[in-house]
Amino acid sequence: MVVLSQPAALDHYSLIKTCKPTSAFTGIPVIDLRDPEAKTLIVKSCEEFGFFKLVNHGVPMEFIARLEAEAIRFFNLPQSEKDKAGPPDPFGYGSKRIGSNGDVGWIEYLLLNTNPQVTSLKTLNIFRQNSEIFRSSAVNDYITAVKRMAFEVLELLADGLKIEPRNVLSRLLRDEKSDSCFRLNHYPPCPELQALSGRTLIGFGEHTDPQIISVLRSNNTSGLQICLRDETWVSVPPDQTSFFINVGDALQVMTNGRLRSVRHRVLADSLRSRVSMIYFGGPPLSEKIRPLPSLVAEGEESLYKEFTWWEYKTSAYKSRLADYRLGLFEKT
Ligand code: GA4
Repeated sequence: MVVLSQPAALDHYSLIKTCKPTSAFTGIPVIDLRDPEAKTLIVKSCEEFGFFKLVNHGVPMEFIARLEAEAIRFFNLPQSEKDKAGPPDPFGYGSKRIGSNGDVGWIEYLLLNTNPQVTSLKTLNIFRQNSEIFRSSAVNDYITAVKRMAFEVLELLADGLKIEPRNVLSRLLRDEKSDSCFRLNHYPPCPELQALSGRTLIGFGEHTDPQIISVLRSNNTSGLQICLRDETWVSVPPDQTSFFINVGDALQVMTNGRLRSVRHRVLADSLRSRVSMIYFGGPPLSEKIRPLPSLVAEGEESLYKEFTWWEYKTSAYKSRLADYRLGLFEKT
């Protein structure tokens, strides 16, 4: 038996074997938000991949650059300063631990609520004292622009699915009680990896996002991988000027499985830092999550039991990252 050793610094992390290097996948659908065919292409990509890249998105590059600079400034603060903004319970600064059920990754992050009225004043004050990020308008400007784009994507999706009214999905994110959140991730470089041939380090373990949709943007460092229908993992070529849209579990249910939530993960890099920012658009906590009637054909049944977003979220937060969370809500 061959016993593989790993550097002590990586003792508590997951290293996975990569049999052959996963080359950049060239098949990621690219959708131009201004394309008259966008609605049809969005449906097709969400059915096939649960994922696509969005160009001509209308989010000013200046907002993106400003927030990225603020994020880098925050992550460069001394550890003791960053820790003052933690732990992420559920909002705040976190490092290595993801969620509260034992998952770890080569990552540090900030989790924020996108509805300030629900964020506790205590958390907000700690943030404000500790980082320019929360004193400047960078986060707000960015989130406002990204939300607007997400609403448009969901409205085009409704058009493409021929469901009415066209705001049937976007209204859930537009709602002032929408339970959405925002995440800034920093995956530091891991030089020890260079000595480990054939193995790679998990930055953020495989999972699906529980919400309706997620809108991700990263710097020019690779690392993001998605799992295709045939279970193969492929690397998503980074593109710092575009956004990547993920279908979440709630949207899978609302479309009765027609669109699928995409399993994805992030691998650490030995030399380059990866910075990503993700808006997770979720419904209000009291919202009933069930297939939209017009998407359940005659004679067909809902594949899922009915549940509220609160019930799903509570159950998701008790799960491990890689768990198949929808399993508990499927009709047997
Ligand atoms: C995945 C999507 C979002 O990043 C997140 C994550 C959350 C967390 O980091 O606390 C979870 C994860 C995410 C799903 C299962 C639970 C909860 C970690 C975890 C093990 C903020 C979210 O909403 O769900």
